[in-house]
Amino acid sequence: MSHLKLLAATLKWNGIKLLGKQEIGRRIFLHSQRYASSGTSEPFLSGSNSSYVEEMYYAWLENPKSVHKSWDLFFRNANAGQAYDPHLLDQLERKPSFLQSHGLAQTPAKAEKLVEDHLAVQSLIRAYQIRGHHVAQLDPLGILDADLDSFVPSDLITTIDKLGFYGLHESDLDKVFQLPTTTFIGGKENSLSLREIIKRLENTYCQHIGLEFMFINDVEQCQWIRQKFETPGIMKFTNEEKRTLLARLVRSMRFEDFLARKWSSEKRFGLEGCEVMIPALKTIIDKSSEMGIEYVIMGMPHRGRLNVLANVIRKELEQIFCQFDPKLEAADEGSGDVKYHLGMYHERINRATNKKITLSLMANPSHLEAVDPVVQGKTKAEQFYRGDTAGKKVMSILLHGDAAFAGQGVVYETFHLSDLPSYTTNGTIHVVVNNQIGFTTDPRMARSSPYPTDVARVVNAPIFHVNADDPEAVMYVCNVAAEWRNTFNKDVVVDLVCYRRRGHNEMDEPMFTQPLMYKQIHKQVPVLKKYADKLIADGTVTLQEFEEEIAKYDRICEEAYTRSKDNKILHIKHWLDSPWPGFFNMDGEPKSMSCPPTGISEDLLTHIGNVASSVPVKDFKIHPGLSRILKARLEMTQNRVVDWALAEYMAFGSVLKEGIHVRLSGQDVERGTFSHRHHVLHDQEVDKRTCVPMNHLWEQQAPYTVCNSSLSEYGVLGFELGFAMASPNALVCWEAQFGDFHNTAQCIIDQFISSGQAKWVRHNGIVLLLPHGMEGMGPEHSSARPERFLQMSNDDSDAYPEFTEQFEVSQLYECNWIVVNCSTPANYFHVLRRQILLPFRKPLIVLTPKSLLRHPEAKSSFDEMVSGTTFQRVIPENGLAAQAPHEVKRVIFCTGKVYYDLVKERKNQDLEKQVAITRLEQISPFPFDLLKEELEKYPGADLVWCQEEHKNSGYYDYVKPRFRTIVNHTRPIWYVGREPAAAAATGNKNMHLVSLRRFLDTAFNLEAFEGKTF
Ligand SMILES: Cc1ncc(C[n+]2csc(CCOP(=O)(O)OP(=O)(O)O)c2C)c(N)n1
Ligand SMILES: [Mg+2]
Repeated sequence: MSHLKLLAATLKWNGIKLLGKQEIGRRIFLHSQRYASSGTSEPFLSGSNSSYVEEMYYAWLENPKSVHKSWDLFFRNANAGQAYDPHLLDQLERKPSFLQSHGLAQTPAKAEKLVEDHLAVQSLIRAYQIRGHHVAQLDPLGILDADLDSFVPSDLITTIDKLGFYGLHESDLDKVFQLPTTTFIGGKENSLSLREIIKRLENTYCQHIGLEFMFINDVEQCQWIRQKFETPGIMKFTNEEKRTLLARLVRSMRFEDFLARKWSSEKRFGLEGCEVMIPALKTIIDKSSEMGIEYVIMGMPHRGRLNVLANVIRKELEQIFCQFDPKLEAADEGSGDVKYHLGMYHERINRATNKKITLSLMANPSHLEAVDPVVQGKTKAEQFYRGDTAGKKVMSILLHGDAAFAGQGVVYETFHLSDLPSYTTNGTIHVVVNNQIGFTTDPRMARSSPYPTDVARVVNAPIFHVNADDPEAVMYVCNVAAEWRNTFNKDVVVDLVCYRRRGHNEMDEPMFTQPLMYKQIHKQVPVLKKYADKLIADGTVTLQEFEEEIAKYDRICEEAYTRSKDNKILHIKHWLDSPWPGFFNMDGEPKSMSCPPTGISEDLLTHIGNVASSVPVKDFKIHPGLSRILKARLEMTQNRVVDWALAEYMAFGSVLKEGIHVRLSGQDVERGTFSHRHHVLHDQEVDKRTCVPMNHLWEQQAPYTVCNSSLSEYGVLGFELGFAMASPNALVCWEAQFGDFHNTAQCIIDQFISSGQAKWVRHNGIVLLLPHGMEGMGPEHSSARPERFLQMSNDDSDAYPEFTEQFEVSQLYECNWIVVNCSTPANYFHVLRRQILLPFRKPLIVLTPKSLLRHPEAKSSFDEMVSGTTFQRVIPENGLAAQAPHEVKRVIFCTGKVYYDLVKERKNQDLEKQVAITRLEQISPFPFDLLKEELEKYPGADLVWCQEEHKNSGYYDYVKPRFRTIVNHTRPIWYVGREPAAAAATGNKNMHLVSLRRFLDTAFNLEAFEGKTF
């Protein structure tokens, strides 16, 4: 920052090169021209300027002494002519003779200049508030510009000649100016000399803190920030606070040193260069605890994670150290994860406030920023269950790396959830470890925005950049960030501008790619030493005290290290971030291995059906089309049948009665993409008046949340996964608009849903509803890609299982997720209820129908849902073919909607005796037991798998080896369906129908496979 000369030094009278008179004249001319040429869009004295003059005027009217004497003179002169009319000021610019023509003829030119100068000073103040951060000294190394630009804004007075920009001159430096109410630099003074004004602005905006907040379109919030940073002397710390800060820096630094000494060649993604992050987090937590926060949920990447576990969460050090032991054995609890990904949950007393605080660090994958929405969802859920609607008890903190924060789109998606009623967590504190590098990539190659934090501007979050080598500035900023969240319940970003002392990890050589930066880093005095020297110099601590503090912590580490050698087995469950007290037994196992029947009493079905058909609020006018839909629901209820939507209603409604919260989130889920659901009724006459009948089922029921989400899959699915993590007693469903779109959330599916339990031993019962089906709607509205879910299913295709009594449930317990494609509303009802009745939680992937929502055949009777009934993993053939199985020539196995096409075709071809059609409703885990029975029932039949999807998609690759395992490779399982294809479906309607016709013909051509070998 060599361009920045502090004004204290620059603005001395002596040594200032005086500007020539001509030059001054030219600048003033240019200056007034600039104002004049801005025309109507920025009139002189318009907007905040004119309101400033108005403000002065009214203050003067009340008490002429309250304003500076120059204003007094101006208004006295003006008033001598005629009463002051603020609106007339607008016209000043357009008519320079205006003053004269409105009775201000006597206004001396001097007074006019004074007004101009005051306005100029106001602009100057504003310039610092808006752009001061561009010249703030943020980089501890002093070599980079945090905003990637060494340009100095022309309206900041970095050298004396720049006063001319405002038509001011050095001779104005000692003139006193009235301060506008939009600044607090005066403290108790309401006027200051220009010299002092500039000095104070420099101090506030151009030192080690760079403030970006003037884009916030709320005056009160801007004022709040200005007051927090501009007030003279506001950044003060007691000696006690300074000593605490030093002690925290000692811990942060010595922890990394300890690991480096003991395991010099182990990856740990050390925090060196940003040690201040530990005291920063602790400050945020202390301050938040002081203001009433009881539970902090954190998400963070690799950098400094072990340090956070040790020194913020306070995980026992020996538990951390033992993980470096290569001989540590894994307990039999899943495949686990590397040490810098594991989560943690810890309740303790906050030393600063003496209040209880719970801290949870969420486990996360390597995929940077993926955990952000998950943390938000979990935070929302914790707030929800505590009735903490304003986020006063539970809050989230997200940590980010500079490269990831700028580069990963999910950051943006997460920000967009921050202010939505059903997704807000009432403000998140974001802390960026901005070490000005991402692995080996320079920020200039990694982002197009000036700062890595610009993404936060979309939600009007203030951004506090701070030089991480100034620990007191960092603490101050963190305190303000916590207060900001508590005051406005909005997001805020703390950007710790720092460096990375070593390579990306401890094995990397950074000099290959960043030679100059690292030469500077090698010279850099560690922050702990710098701060200790400062405190020792000013007498806050003695050298001896400092050294004792270090020795004390080193001893703690050594002792823990010795104890760590006793740990021979790693239990991942000790690293669980979201325990569910009482849900499992003492050993963390399910309390049983059985699931009660999922049917419910007829009375309940009728009651829910009636409410689902009604408008339970008085004087509420619904759309006539909707009246017809509700009427049809009532008729169905009276006729004891359900369609898809009503079955879902029954499932949700019945678990609500049992105290289970239900949350359904996704794009347009309230009505339903296919206009079948209508869970939120809208009054046609009163704007925004809505009613959710599901919340009117019983007086004592759990709440139902149904919410249209932002147009995001990655962010929203991550959020719902996090929501589902908080409690086992909730049915949390995310619905894709079409199943095809789920792949923009692929990372959440792969890294969390599929593998979360294996890596982090935590259960999750999230339900994914994925509309799926080949209906000629083109390549992106047809397939939820079941093959991908099935490929990631962990049940072994070649292992013939042992069929114990508990097979059905224990198979569910062993699997990583459940994939179903129900062909009847009743089965959909049962599978949703089973999700809750199971003694453990597993993600459930449901391929849901589109045309079946209204298919006259796709209805279920109450008989299939009443008490005693249950989910059918397989629906066997139960028609003519099943009555004489030995005569059956072919058994077609299928799943989902194609069943209805097959049944219709079979009837058309009059093959009901020859061809059996059996539906696989639960595809994974594979119902080996039931299918075995089904296969044995038809010993003389061909076995066919029929699907409407292309051969390289759908289910075939999953079911084929499993069928073969059942028959011990003695019978072939033939494929009938569409040919392999690159796209999920054709865009041509005709081609769609032709291919359908073709595979239906093959399905019922009983000679199709004659003579073929397998
Ligand atoms: C989504 C994703 N892409 C790529 C990577 C590989 N990767 C790991 S760390 C890293 C650099 C991260 O830089 P930054 O966010 O600045 O954090 P830092 O390591 O500097 O603290 C990259 C690219 C990853 N982990 N996740
Ligand atoms: Mg970085």
